Amino acid sequence: APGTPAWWTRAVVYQVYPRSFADSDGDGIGDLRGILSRLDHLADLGVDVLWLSPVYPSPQHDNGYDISDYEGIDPIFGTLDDFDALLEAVHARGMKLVMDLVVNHTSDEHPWFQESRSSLTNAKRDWYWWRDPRAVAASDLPVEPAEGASPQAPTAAELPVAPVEPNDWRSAFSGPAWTFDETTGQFYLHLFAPQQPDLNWENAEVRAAVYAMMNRWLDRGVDGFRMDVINLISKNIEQVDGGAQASGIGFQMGPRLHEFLQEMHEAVFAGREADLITVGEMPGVTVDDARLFTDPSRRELDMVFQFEHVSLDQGTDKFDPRPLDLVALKRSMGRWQEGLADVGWNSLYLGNHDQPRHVSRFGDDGTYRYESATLWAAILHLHRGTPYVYQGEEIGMTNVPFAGPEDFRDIESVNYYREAVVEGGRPADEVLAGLRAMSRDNARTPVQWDATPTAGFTTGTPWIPVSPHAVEVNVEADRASERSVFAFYKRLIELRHTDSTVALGRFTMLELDHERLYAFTRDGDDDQLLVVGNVSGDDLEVPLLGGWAEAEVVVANHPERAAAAGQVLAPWEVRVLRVR
Ligand code: TEU
Repeated sequence: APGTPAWWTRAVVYQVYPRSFADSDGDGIGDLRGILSRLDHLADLGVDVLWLSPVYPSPQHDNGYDISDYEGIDPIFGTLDDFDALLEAVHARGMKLVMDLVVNHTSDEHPWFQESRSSLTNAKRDWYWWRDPRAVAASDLPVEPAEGASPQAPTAAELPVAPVEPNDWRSAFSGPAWTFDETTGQFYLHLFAPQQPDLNWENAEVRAAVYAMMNRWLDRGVDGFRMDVINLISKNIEQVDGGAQASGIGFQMGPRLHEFLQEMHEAVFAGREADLITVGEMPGVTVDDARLFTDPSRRELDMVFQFEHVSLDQGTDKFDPRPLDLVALKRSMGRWQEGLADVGWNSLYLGNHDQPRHVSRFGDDGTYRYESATLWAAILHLHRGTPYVYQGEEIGMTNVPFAGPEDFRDIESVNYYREAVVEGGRPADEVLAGLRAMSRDNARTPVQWDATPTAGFTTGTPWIPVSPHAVEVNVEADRASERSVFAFYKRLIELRHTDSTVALGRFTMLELDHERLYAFTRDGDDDQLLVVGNVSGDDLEVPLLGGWAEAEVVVANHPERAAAAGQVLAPWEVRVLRVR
């Protein structure tokens, strides 16, 4: 009913990266039966929704984000029957299941692309972005024409240079975003790997095929979609050169994006949207855009994943990490809280399968691992929005000490190393340091269930080595500990369910310019919450706590200190307090 907040305003989502969650058959790769076997862990944590990274058939060049069949399950993960069993078990525990929807691109092995590339006149030719090589001005040609070429105006076939890409867009995984296809003498577009050709959403048949596929999954019982790079589906492809890549102009937020999302809503969600959840992944999205995408009256999406807060610690590129600027982070988070306060809705995350572990990135994964993991958890979960927990985060899993380039599996990391070191001649140590800090593989090593050599993940050889930290950091040890990260998350998730002020209260950032203190209030109808966190490894005096001496302690990672109500926060201490 109008005015009633949607169910997902009080929900917490848990992301499962199936390859690395739990392996039931000993082949070293996580699978659906493995997830099923660990559902009680998730039900106990109290999360409401599971989001599965892609499990469809795929050549796995990008771990499933290159889909060759939208209708099935990859044999490495199981069968459709296994999927149905998992879905039923999730529902039986009162949880929902969300699929990853990767429709900006397919795999190059998808039959649609196989047909499309077969000839210039194939019925699916227009389903992807095919373009002629760029015409090269005569003045750009070598003065001496190649042998056998006509001296005046060479034809394309006579050009002494390789075909030139239609524009200067670069792939997110290194190299040009265009690959020349000999079969027809044209280039196709791939904003990611060459094995991930971009679908042409201008073509109405493409859109109809995608909507029909989505409807089939919803009819099967799934509860929504996390939509991969959905803000790339409408492109301004004639936009050429001149820094288009850096700004994303041309391939982000294309002219028909809102139209496509509204059309999708009408074709897929209309009538059943109240029970579903949709979240669009949108690199480069601004808060003003996000307000439009998530304004319920526009009927587009429930929420988006934005990237601002996970881009602040990057220098020249993603693998050039800089220390976190806390003031910049608070400014960004605060602006999103404010921008979506009255219209729209925030998603809240610090980690996922594309980001390093946030306890290593923004906290202290040594001495203060428990404190900093719980500090960031409390800060994030006390913001207004829907929190996302990435697998392993609930036990404070950390980055991995990868020894050398051969330890990485991720296509982005592997390609980056090749381009920077092998082809670019940069020092290997320097590039490796960047990869160790920022590689996506930090989040992709197996979930650490126990202290055995394969961490309880598999009986076989894991597809990527288990982190050596598994000996200390694992589910069994954490849950048995007095200082359990899991127990802390469980409490935060319970609060989201039971506490209206946590779910819906008005957010106000405090002490914006303080370089070590993260502080804010949440205002409910008849109470106020204060969150204070010491984002540093030194004691911090917080005079504003003086006014909160009588407050109730709602959550704290140093409960005795919080109860004593002193004004000094210990390293990485966080307190959530309430006054009525
Ligand atoms: O990621 C899109 C995205 O923009 C990134 O986080 C990207 O992986 C990174 O910026 C590269 O520098 C999504 C998926 O989450 C990611 O796993 C896929 O690899 C990518 O799309 C392609 O499908």
